[in-house]
Amino acid sequence: MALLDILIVPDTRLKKVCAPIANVDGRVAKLADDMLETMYKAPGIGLAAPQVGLLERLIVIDVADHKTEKPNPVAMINPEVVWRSEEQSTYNEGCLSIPEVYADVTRPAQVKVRYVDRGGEVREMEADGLLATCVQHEIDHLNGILFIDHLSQLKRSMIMRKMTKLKRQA
Ligand code: GNR
Ligand code: NI
Repeated sequence: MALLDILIVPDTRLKKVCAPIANVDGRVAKLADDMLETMYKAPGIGLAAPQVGLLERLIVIDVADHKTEKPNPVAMINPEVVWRSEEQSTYNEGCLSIPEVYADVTRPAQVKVRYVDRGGEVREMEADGLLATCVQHEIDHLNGILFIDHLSQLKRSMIMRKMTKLKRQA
């Protein structure tokens, strides 16, 4: 197990469309484990490979409330949304690559996601609530889309100015 460095905006790697994973092998399993460890440490409820500098279609998620529920780590390879509800829901989102910034984002309230698991099996998951929000946020990362891309141009540029300053100071 190893902790990975999380990229902070602005970083061109966070704006790239990631490539599908062709072989679900030991390398991918190890990467998923390292990403989960990195996500729990942060702490966060999801993490996408481009956030650790790898432009590959792999995400990890655990939205379980650590105080009241047992951990529920999920790794999804080449995930795709195959169905989205008409119903929308708004959630105050944050992102480990945009620290200390939170904003309301409206997305489909329910989605069905098809993905390959770490055993190489094709699976489907129906998500609602926080899980639906999180899985859409993570799949966006694989397409170079950040939650601030769902905001107005004005809000996005204010946030990016703040982040550029913050990064310069660090
Ligand atoms: O930890 C995270 N919390 C969160 C809260 C609301 C909506 C989405 C998220 S995902 C975020 C971790 C992250 O940046 N994943 O890419
Ligand atoms: Ni994020």
